[in-house]
Amino acid sequence: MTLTRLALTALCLSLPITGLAKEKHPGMDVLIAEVAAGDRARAAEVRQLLQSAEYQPAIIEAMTRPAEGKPWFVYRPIFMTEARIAGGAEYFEKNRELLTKIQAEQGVPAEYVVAIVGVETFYGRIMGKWKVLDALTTLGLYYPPRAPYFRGELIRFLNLPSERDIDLDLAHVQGSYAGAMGLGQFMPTSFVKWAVDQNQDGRIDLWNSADDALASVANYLRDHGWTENAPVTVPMIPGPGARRLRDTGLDPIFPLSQLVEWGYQPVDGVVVAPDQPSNLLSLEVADGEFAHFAIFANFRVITRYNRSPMYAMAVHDLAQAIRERTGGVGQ
Ligand SMILES: [Ca+2]
Repeated sequence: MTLTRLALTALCLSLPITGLAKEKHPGMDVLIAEVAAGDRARAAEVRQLLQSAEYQPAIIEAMTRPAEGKPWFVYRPIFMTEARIAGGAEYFEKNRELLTKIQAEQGVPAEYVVAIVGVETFYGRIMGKWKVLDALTTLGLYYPPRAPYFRGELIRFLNLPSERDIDLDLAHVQGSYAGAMGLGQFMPTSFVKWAVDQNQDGRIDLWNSADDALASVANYLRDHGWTENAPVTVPMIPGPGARRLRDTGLDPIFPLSQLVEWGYQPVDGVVVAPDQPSNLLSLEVADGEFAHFAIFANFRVITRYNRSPMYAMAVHDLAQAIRERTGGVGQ
């Protein structure tokens, strides 16, 4: 046997062994087959990416203690700080021209777009230092409680460059521990569906382009049903016989007149049509003490960004504070 044949034989013998090699991540081979769909070059590409991904136990830990577990009176002060309000007003002024254009095009008030970016990333100061590839691999392949969701996001992420024709370095792009990206913290599915190239330079850059990032947030809210010139939420004052309700959810399924019938009145000076679809939200403002709010369809839209009602209320409060300082884009 010549040396070449010997080498060849060794190569052939080694093939099945390679095939049986332990996967670097559980379920990796099945995932690669799913993404590549028979395309061998693509399979090799995806395999190389996933081989470079690292399981991060700290991400699993972070998933189990979200800020939403806190009561409202602890949650709200995290976001309603002077630094975040002043930072929002400053960011608004810096981007006033752009925000005016986006509000005119999308019909979403600029202060809500800025407030979302303020709550998500402190106007781009904290966009996340995790490798998105590590985050989504960890949550998609090692975290059974949310695996179906995050595995789907991982697949979306792997397909991002082809789906949106964007130039992204998937092995190094950074985001939150949950894999959210850029100023508005878009998950890959949101990136695919709602990110826009506002400045029309041929690329979508949600990290460095305020144009693209802010327009994408506005586009997300508009597409989820934001209604121009409609209310978001109004404080309600309970009368003496006000009914204590169990959680009625976030959907605007009652006319405002129903909330009035239950014994709650809009705070002085606020006029809302009695047939305005609404719901009642109660948030704990001190230990055992609650404030009540009528929430409307636009409030529900904000919860599409993050399902927590406290998140939506923090965005609303921050938006109002930014509007007070800047006057909004003006009408
Ligand atoms: Ca762009």
